[in-house]
Amino acid sequence: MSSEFFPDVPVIPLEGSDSKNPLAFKHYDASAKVGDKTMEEHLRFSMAYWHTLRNGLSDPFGVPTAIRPWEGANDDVENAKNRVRVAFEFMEKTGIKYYCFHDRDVAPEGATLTESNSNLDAVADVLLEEQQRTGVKLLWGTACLFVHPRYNQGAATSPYADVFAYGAAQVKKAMEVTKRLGGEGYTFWGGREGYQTLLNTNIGRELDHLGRFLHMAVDYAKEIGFDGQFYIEPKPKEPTKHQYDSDAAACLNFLRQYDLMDHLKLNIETNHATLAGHSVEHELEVAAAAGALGSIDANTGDEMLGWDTDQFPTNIYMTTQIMLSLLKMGGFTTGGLNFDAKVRRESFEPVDLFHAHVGGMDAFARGLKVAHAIIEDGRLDKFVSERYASYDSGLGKQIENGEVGFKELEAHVLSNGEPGVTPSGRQEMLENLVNEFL
Ligand code: XUL
Ligand code: CO
Repeated sequence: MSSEFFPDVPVIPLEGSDSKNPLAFKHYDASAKVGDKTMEEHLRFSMAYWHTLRNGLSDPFGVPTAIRPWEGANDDVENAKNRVRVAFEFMEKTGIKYYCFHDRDVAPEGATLTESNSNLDAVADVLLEEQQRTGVKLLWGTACLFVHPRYNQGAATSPYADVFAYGAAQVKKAMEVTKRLGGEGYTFWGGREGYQTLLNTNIGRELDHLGRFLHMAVDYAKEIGFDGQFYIEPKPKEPTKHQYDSDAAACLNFLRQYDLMDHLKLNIETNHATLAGHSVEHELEVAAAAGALGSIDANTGDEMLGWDTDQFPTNIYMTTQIMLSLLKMGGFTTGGLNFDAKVRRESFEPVDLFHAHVGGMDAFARGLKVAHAIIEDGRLDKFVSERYASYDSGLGKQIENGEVGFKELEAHVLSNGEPGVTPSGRQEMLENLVNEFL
């Protein structure tokens, strides 16, 4: 393994919970079994190329602060190829086995589509080479349909058909490259698919166009034999005032309306959930209840800030709740925990990238262990199943089976009277139960 770009950082060792070494895993033991799978198999960690390799850490008030000694003077293909080596050294040292990228994260946009495509192909050669060298895999690819000025009023929902076409051409290429790299999925995040003012917007037409766009993607996947999982990623605001894919429920409704439920699952991001006024576990459970929980963009927001801060997840209570939802639905199939997170502007040294990822991985390893212990213990599950037991037989079962209607239920009430006192919900007891494991 090369140690060219992070010469001072070794492969992150596992030292256990007594270690005081900040760059050691205290809990993440890739090959340790939790239940019937190893931690690595459960957690499927992924590095987000756009943040870890491309985020200069600017904010609306200040210039980039990140020190990245490997960056060349020009944003050209040579520099982009070199950066791939940096990314893979980083993943080898952290033990992260997947990554995700947008087309424009990995290779620079050219003056024409043809030039952009050949830039992407040239960098994809190196990505493939490094994947083969290290065994790291592509969790999902995507196209950046939000940075370039042509997309200032949307891509698939732009009022302008030429812009729609450009977006389609870009996604076509990104899907081809994702397939070439053996990507296990492909994500659609509607970066500018939304609106700023209704005074100039036809919501119905824009949604129809987005539906068409996704059907074209589904058709093209079939045509080229790309069998990775498609995801749609909910987010309520930023950059537009109102994003169409505002939360899990809105995405599911959209997918049903446009007959896309068989083709897309959801990629749930914590900070997007909280911006939508939901907890991440709410979003996960809504997606899972529809059989559509696909993948997770693992990060966190700041409760006191109303924007997308994309911080690394460190809150063990939160990682526990995420892992509880995930284990309940049987774990990931194609998805993973993609660290769609950036270090703070104040944390500008290369080594901060390691602190951030190692901490996030350890936080999820603990969440996994705690969630597994809660499930093994069984009391929480037992409480919930007993709470719904009246639907397991008799009248409740007839309701669930569609065997009774309003008339039968009225007759039931007339002969049985009041339901009687319902049992307590015991929220505090259950919160205390969870804390027993932390
Ligand atoms: C933006 C965001 C994106 C998507 C991929 O908030 O989460 O990075 O994950 O386009
Ligand atoms: Co994301």
